[in-house]
Amino acid sequence: MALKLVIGNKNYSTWSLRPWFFMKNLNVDFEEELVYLFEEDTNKQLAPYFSDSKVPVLVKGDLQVWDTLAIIETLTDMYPEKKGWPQDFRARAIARSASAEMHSSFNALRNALPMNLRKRFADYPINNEVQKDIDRIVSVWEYCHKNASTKGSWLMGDFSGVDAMYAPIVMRFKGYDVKLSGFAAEYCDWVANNPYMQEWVDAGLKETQVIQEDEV
Ligand SMILES: N[C@@H](CCC(=O)N[C@@H](CS)C(=O)NCC(=O)O)C(=O)O
Repeated sequence: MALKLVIGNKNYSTWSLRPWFFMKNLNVDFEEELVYLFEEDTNKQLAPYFSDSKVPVLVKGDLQVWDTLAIIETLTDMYPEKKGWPQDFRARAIARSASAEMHSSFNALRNALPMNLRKRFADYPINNEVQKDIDRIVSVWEYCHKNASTKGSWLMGDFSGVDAMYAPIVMRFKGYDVKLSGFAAEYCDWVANNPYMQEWVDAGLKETQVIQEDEV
């Protein structure tokens, strides 16, 4: 039975990008259903899903998995051969910690720098709270890189769930001209140049819907 991923606007929806990027990079076959958020018929379109009118949702037959981390964990259960998390126990624990921190933290950054692929700001003003989040993310990335169990340009060497979790952060850093150096700068270029990221961005840039809340 075909897998389906229900997502929101590619221009704005960071939570949708995460599992989409995960599935694409792991070569998981799926169809996508895109529901534009905050439109008149959004709630109606999301009514069949048990997700409180939110995206993403992974659908397999009568099974629905809502919430990004649960989707990544479920896909890793479904396709163990695709190695969605690092194989090494220690690296896996670190990747999961960084992923869980992304899921539960960085509210200042999330509020001040919403993902909006249409916008590119030069020297965007960054307040202290947002800078603290940026500094923490950079140190999490460096910690992952230092503890990677395989060689490669992703956070833990090979691609894994933690790269999917931080993919929208990369696009925020690019969009708001966040100044980075060393591994963080190289990592952002690596993710932004990933062909699936480029596919997502190209599609996002074709959208015309506007979510006022995410326009700074
Ligand atoms: N914690 C959830 C967050 C899901 C979420 O907030 N999704 C946003 C889109 S990025 C959404 O559906 N917003 C629509 C709404 O809040 O009505 C997850 O990890 O999937």
